[in-house]
Amino acid sequence: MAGRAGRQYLGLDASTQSLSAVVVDVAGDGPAKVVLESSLNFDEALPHYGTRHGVLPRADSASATSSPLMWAEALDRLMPSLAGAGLNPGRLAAISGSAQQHGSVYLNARATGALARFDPSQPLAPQLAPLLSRSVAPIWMDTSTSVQCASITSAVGGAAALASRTGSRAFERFTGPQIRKFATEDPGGYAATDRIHLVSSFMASLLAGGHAPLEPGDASGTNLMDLRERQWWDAALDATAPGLEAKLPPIAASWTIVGRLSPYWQARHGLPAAKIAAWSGDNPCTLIGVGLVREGRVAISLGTSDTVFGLMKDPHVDRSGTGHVFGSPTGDYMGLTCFSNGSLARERIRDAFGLSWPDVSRILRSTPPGNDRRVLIPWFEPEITPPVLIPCVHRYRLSPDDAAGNVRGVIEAQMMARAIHSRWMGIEIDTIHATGGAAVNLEILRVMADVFGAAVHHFPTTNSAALGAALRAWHADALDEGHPLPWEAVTSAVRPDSAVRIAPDPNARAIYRRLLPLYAACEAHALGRGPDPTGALRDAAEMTGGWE
Ligand code: XUL
Repeated sequence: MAGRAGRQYLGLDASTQSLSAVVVDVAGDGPAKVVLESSLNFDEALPHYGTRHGVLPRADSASATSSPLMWAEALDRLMPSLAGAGLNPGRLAAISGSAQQHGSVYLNARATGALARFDPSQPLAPQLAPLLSRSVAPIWMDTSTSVQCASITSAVGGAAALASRTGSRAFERFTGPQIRKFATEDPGGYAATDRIHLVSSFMASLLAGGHAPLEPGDASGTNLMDLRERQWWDAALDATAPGLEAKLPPIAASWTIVGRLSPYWQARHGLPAAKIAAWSGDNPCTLIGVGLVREGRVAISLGTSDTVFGLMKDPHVDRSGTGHVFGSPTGDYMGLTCFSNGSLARERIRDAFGLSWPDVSRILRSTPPGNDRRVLIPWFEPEITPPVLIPCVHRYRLSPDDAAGNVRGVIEAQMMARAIHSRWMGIEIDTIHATGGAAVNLEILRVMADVFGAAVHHFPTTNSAALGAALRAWHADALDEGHPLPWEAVTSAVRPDSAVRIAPDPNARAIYRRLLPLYAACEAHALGRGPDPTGALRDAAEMTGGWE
């Protein structure tokens, strides 16, 4: 396509623990080629904020906040480091981004003018500080809003009504309940708030130098958006906080160009007036970053949170209340189940026994599938799926001192929970696209393949969220230039690592098929909803008699 050769697209990912960048280079109609991957870890690079795994010191296990100033400073540090490392500023056509979902940033009325007038001779964070009407941002790990969830649910006519209209029943981490808590506990702070952004639209606003809109992928994580209309739902707004609509950004299509990189970035970091495409949530961006632009396959992202998700043409809302339906950046929908005990739980077990990741792999290689019918329930943090507000760890037939049993136990428990709680999507899963930091561990992917009975494909880029954002920037730019591209073309370069396709082992699959109901019984017992399954686990272990 004439005139479109050699453009670059930057995708940023503001995740819980880091800010990452992926740059793709596109000649003509593609395919896109990744030319730069870079990451800045908040705890390590910005220790003066005092975060641990990207979270500010916690008053209790239910609350979780982070710092909008830290995110701004991370952007101010990362952007200049990209030029020369693979980013060619002269060819940078558009930027988009991905952000941890549900988190919210509260700005006062001065922000509207000030965002456009940041002084390029000064760093960004101190200039942002006076614009915040709340110094911290509650994030997706916060579970402190059960009271607010209950009142919103009853005001809109019950959980089924809320789920069928917004895609999810009320969840503690969703933005609506978080806003209600702030509005009731700090009415002065709420009154001083002129605009409430999600992390995605906040970061886009910093880059564009003006308030950016939200798009349906991330706005559907608020309990406030009408999923089919893709607009704020009045009944939910009224149930949440007074005058809320005026404080929320408008919702625009996912591929909207929201502005251009503002003079601050141009003057301070020598970057061009590149287009800024709407940012979205990390899960919607990962959907694109692993090439799931058709129905029928799922992706599992193994990150701070683990998520299981797939594209949906029609919004089949979960009747069990476990999962969510979000907007997809393609204009369709996506089903998603989120588990909070992802990498933090894996690290807790690894660290408890002083192991390295290669040790974990070695243990998984040398221990039997099914763990001799010993089960760990790893709720080290409050769990989203199933809902567990007070952290608790349960062991069935498993000693807390048994390193190998606990290592296998945590991985098997995670994979069995991922399989059981994603059944509501109604997808016959025969292929899984695995991504996220822990997906580099092939032994973990082997357990995934055997538990799901599905072939697991691994992707060379573990930061699929940033890659998805870069590809979304390309898609938005092409549309804006009058050359719309089908999603299949935009994602044609997203190919699984051909060397890493793990097929399920039939024997191990048979073991997990029998273990899955026993694992579900352990979960039910741990939740106080069923009998102790220790005897059934013992019987199952004796029946196999060690011949597996
Ligand atoms: C999804 C969720 C998490 C966050 C953080 O609903 O809460 O996956 O997006 O990554």
